[in-house]
Amino acid sequence: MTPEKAAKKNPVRARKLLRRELVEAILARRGDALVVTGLGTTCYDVFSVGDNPLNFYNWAGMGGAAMVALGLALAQPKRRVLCITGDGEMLMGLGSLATIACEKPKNLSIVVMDNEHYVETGMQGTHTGRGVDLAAMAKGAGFAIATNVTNEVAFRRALSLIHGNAGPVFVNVKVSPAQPPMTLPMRDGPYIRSRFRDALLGPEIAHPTMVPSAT
Ligand SMILES: Cc1ncc(C[n+]2csc(CCOP(=O)(O)OP(=O)(O)O)c2C)c(N)n1
Ligand SMILES: [Mg+2]
Repeated sequence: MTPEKAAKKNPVRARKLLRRELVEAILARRGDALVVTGLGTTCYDVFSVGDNPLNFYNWAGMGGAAMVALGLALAQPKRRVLCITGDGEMLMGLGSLATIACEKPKNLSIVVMDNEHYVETGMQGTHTGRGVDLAAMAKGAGFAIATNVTNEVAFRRALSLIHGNAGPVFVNVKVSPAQPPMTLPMRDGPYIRSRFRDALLGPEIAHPTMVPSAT
């Protein structure tokens, strides 16, 4: 069936998914989850629709988002950890899929906004536009759940997996390559880290030397 015929038959399914709307829907249900972003557009997506001290924005660091999220998931097993990243960022850190699959954190979900491009550096095509299937790679590594999402119905279904507790979960969402407005979070890495640690651990643990002792 041609895309035009598909659109006529079911306009909801045929519409190209818009990443910012999806990220907004994911964050609306986050509760007290810890959120780790990839660099570039996912960083801007998360900041623009859901800034929160429990967001850890990866500025320019490429390939490490899933591993940062794994570390948090292991350190904070009672908290849900969401990693929201891009296809280019995920492709750079593929080894992390193997490590995550071995560690099996139930509380970790990785969501890839797969636009098949490196937006920030000039829209070069990535491997996912040439047939590389990140969800199949995660499945092959041993993720409990790994799936591709290409329409809104499937995305709605995937939301409960993303927020469930049967991880590790890997959801690769095929999204429009259109670039949403660049809404940049604070650029100061130590500030982002301290804000995150304060919100997660409280000042007594995050800054023990700065809290006056009781004695
Ligand atoms: C190690 C490294 N290589 C290259 C870059 C340059 N760079 C910044 S953003 C980006 C593209 C990221 O692509 P993707 O994760 O798919 O994000 P999106 O398409 O959602 O913006 C690249 C290549 C970088 N920051 N670090
Ligand atoms: Mg991309």
